[in-house]
Order: sequence, then structure tokens, then C-alpha cells
Amino acid sequence: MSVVGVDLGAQNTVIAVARNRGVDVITNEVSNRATPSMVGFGPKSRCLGEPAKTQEISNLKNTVGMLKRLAGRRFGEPELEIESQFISAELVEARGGEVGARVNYLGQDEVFTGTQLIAMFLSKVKQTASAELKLPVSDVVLSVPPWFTDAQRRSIMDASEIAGLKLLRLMNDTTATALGYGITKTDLPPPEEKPRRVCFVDIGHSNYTASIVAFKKGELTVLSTAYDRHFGGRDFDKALIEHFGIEFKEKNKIDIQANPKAYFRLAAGVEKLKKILSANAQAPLNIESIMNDVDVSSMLKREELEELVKPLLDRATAPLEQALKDAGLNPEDIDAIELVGGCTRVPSLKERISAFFNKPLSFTLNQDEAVARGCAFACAILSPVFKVRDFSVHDIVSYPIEFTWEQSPEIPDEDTSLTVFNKNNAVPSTKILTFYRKEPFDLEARYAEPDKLPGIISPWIGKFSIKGVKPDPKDDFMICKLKARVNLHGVLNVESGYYVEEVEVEEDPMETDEAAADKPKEKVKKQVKKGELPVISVTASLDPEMKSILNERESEMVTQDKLVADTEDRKNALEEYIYETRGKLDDLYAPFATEEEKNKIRNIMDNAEDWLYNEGEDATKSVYIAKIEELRSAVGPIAQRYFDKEEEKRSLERAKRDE
Ligand code: ATP
Ligand code: K
Ligand code: MG
Repeated sequence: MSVVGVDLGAQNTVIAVARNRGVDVITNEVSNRATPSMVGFGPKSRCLGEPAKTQEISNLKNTVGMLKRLAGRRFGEPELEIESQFISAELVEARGGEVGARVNYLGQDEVFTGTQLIAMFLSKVKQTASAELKLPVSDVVLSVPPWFTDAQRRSIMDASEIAGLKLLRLMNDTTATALGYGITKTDLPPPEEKPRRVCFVDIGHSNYTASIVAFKKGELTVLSTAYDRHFGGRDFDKALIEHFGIEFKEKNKIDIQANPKAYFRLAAGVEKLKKILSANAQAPLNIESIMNDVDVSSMLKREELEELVKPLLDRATAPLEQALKDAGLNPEDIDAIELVGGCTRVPSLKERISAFFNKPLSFTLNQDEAVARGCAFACAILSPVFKVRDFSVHDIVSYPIEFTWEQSPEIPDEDTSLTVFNKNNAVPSTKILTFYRKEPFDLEARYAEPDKLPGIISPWIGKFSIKGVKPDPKDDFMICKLKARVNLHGVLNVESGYYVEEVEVEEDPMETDEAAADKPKEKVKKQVKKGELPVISVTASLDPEMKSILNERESEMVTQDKLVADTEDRKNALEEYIYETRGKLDDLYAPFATEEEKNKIRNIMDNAEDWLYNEGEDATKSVYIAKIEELRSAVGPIAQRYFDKEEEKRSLERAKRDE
């Protein structure tokens, strides 16, 4: 069984695996250590990851990026207007009101939900990992931004299931980074000493997260997490696109913004320029034939870039201030500031963060791989097949969660809501709720402060119907206990219900209470569990039937992709066989065939080649296989003479050696 951690980034996805020697990042089919988080659709199959990126510009309408930003979003939410600026396919309303993308797949218009699109990409992640490990992959830990709500998390959980993965934990990005940091340190303070406090700052393509984490030997505790959901490399790119858009309108009389292909070409160009500016004072931009056969070229200085992104840079320390405030700490209380994420390579950001803490920054972690590595460590800790030094991870709830219910008619002064998990409550965490009821009842869970959520998004978490409630034998209330848990994924469930009865028991006084040592035994009331109460839950998760339908659909698409890839592979093999045979007729096979035979074979090869580029252009896998066989048997007698001769030579040599 394999142990896999995945950093599902807005731009890049990194896959790490735990092996006995430690954690390694694995490479994909083109030997890259990060895979573009992107899916594309074509007339014959999908292209996932690298090929989606390669074909992006020629297939804009059928390419979807920013996948994770679609998780748990309902069509019409204002946040999606921002996302749609970075996604080339059309976003539309999909099943059940979820946001989806309309694409042309196998020649037909299709709408896939955000959850399905994420599942497609995860299915590719699964293939990449199992190809590299040469093992089936199932158990994974995936990262999400800490600001993800219950519905967003459940979308990723559903997507994992649709992709056939077993998600052991959804982990907040910076918590994963913190785990990777802590588990490899041998010098963490013992329990009785002051903890080491580290601020982890992750600025990626789309968002900025800062977490303050306290470390002691064998454990980490997240003290606070703050974020800016719209702060990352893509915002730099956008500012640059706008700048050059204006310049090229004046200079070259072209309107980039009105031409999607030109827009995405420019996006690729400015990203390159931006990266150069992190290490150089100025950088060139050259794009050939950006549109209407016009070539553009320009230059930019680092100061100019900084001026263009000034509104962003002015917000650069806000998450740090918030994180310190929530943790009740001052900048000088922080022992180290660890930076990860591609965008933390930007010098002006580094300067501002360093100035804020008045301390040098640390880059002891691999900026691009720290999240994935942390996830792989988390997976190793949770996996039953892996032995790893245990390390406790105490994360926190991002938004307060309240329960609401209808007042019991017989308890007129009963409250009808309660905040059960406060912001910064530990995760995972279980709370027991008590209700006095005589009949079945419902409760709802929701986020208590909707204005703190990531944009306009439903605060609703779930509805829980408690069954089997009835008056007790004395027609009194049943004492109902409900186990509410924010689990390892950071999602809320009412995991079980039961009812109790109060009984009087004799109890020894507390042993620690020395003065009470001689006191007689006390009678105390204790609650004793009497039976279960069934709980029926409705949450943002897909129901199991829908999940299995989508899982089947995903498997069909995987099969289709594989068939197309195999067909292409056989077609290439045929082409190669034709070229190879022609070559051999001129050298290896030359002494073993008459001119007439050679001409006959050359003729057959020419015909096969003609066929391949005409009616055989789009044949099926089995037809290509049959064609290769046909050619092989034509070449057979000549090949056989060659092999016979080779064999003869070999046995002569053997005989010589044995003499
Ligand atoms: P997110 O964390 O928002 O989901 P992600 O994890 O995919 O996104 P990263 O891979 O951490 O993002 O970072 C990618 C971003 O970093 C891109 O915008 C990229 O252009 C930017 N980046 C990478 N290298 C540099 C560099 N040398 N200078 C400036 N920016 C860079
Ligand atoms: K990443
Ligand atoms: Mg990231």
C-alpha cells in the first residue's frame, strides 16, 4: 500500500510519497515535479494535467484551470466572477445549482460540475502516482486552504471518492507545511519549556496564508491562521497583463483583452517576465504573432512592477497582523518566519514581511514542495502500514459553528441556538450536546458569522434529524445526547446520538483531595447510557447514489482516455515499424534478400504508409495491431534468415569458448 500526500494548488499540484527512507516528491510523465492543475476536453478524450496545459491556448474554451477554487461554489456567487477572469472555459450552472464548466467533449456539449472536474484531475494524480510507484494508489492526504468552508471541503472529499481515492485527511496548507517542518526537527523544546513559535507564510498563485504554530517535542499546535484569499501570483500577472494591454493598444494598435488567445499568450509571457524580475532589475517581453500577425516586444523594470502591484503590496502584511492578533502575540514573540509558495520569491514581498517582523526570513523548507511533503508525512502517520515517529497535530476551526433547533413546546425558556465550536477551537474535536425531548427533533448547523466566510457563500452546514425519541416510562423527557464532531477533514458531523438515564451511585471522594480522604462515600447522580438514537444527516456532501454514478462515469472516461492513448501508441508503433523495416532492408537484412524480394517489401511498406496517412489515419487500436502483424508476416522469411545466421554465429562463438 502506498502513502501519498498531494498539494492541490491553484496552479501546480505536487505529489509526494513516503517511503522507508523518507518522503520524496515524484515526477510526472514528462519528468516534472509539479503538474499543472488543469483539465482539458477534446473530440476523442480528455487531457489531464500536462497535456491540458500544452493544448491550453489552442483549446481555451475546453480547458478548465483554477480547479480547487470551484470547490463547493454555487453558480451565481460573486466570488466566481473573480475566478472566471482566470478560467478560459465558460462557467455555468450545473447539477443542483453547483458551479460547472460547459465544454465540448467527444463532439458534444457537456456540463461538468466543479466537483467532477476536480475528480478528473485527482484521477490523473492517482495515475501519475501509481505509474511512478508501480503500485495501486488509494490512501492520500490532500491539502486545502484553511479558509475552506464545510461545503468546499466536502466537495474535495466527494471528488476524491469519485476518483477512487481514500482520503485519510484533508489538511490545511500551512498545517501540512508545519508538520513537515516539525517532524524533521530534532531540537524542539521539551514539554516543560517555552514552545518554539514559527510563522509559516504561504503565498501561491491565488492565495496568501499565514499561520502561527507552536512546536514542542512530538507535537504542533496551530495558534492562529489568517489569510487573504485573493493575493497571489495570478494577481501580479493580471496587473502586468493590464499594463501591457494598454501599451500594445497604443503602440501596436491591437486589443489583447478582446482576443482570448492573445490574452492567454500574454499571460504566459508576463508570468515569465515576472519570474525574471524576481532575480533581475529588468526583464524583456517578446511575443511573436500575438494576434493579427503582430509581434510585440517590451521591457519592464522591477520598480515598475512594484508600482503596478502597489495596491496588492499595501496589503502584504495584513494577514501577518491578523495572525499575531488572533494568537495574542507580538512580532518579537516569533522565533522564525518560514516562507513557502512560489510567490514568496518576489523580493518586495520578502522585504515587507521581513520588515514587519524586523527579522531575517528562513527558507529552510522547499518552497514548492513543503505542502505536499507535509501531507505525505500526515498520510504516513495515519496509514496502518507505515511506521513513523508519531507527531500530534492540533489544528483549529476557522469559523465559529452554531447549532439551531426548534424550541421544545414544553420548555418555553429553552434557547434555540448555541455556538458549539468557536473560532480557534481545536480540530479534531468532539462536543456532546444535551437535549430534553419527548419526540423526534431536528437541528441545523451553520456558520455563526456569515460575513467572515470566504465571500458570499451559504453558511448552512447540515440538518440532522434525531429519531427514536419518546417520553420515558414516567412520561418524562428523554435525555438525548448528540456527539457533534469537527473531524480530521475539518468538516462537521453529528456522528451519533444516544439517550441516558440519571442514576444515583456511591462514589469515592477524589483521591487527590487529601482532606477528604476520611470522608464517607458520597451519593452522586450519574448519567448512564441506555440506548442509541438514530441520526439522519443531510449535508453538502453528495448522496452515496450520486457519488457511485459519478464514480462510474469517471471510470468510463478513464477507460476512454486509455483507449485513445493506446490507439495512438499502436499507430506510432506501426509508423515506426515501417521506417525501421526500410532501414533494415538497406543494412541488416540486405545480404538475406534478393533485389526482387526487397522491392516487394518496399512496395508493401509504401502502401502501408499511404494507408496510414489516408484511410488509416483514424483507425481503431485492433486495426493498427492487425496491420503491424500483416507487415511482420510479409517481412517474416527475410527476418528469419537473418536470425538464423545470427544464431549460427552465436553458437560458433559458444563452441569456440567451450573448447
Ligand atoms: P495556491 O497556493 O494559491 O493554490 P499554488 O500552490 O499552485 O497556488 P505555487 O505553486 O506556490 O502556487 O506558486 C505559483 C505562483 O508562484 C505562480 O503565480 C508563479 O508565477 C509564482 N512564481 C513562481 N516562481 C516565481 C518567481 N521566481 N518569481 C515570482 N513569482 C514566481
Ligand atoms: K503548489
Ligand atoms: Mg499552494
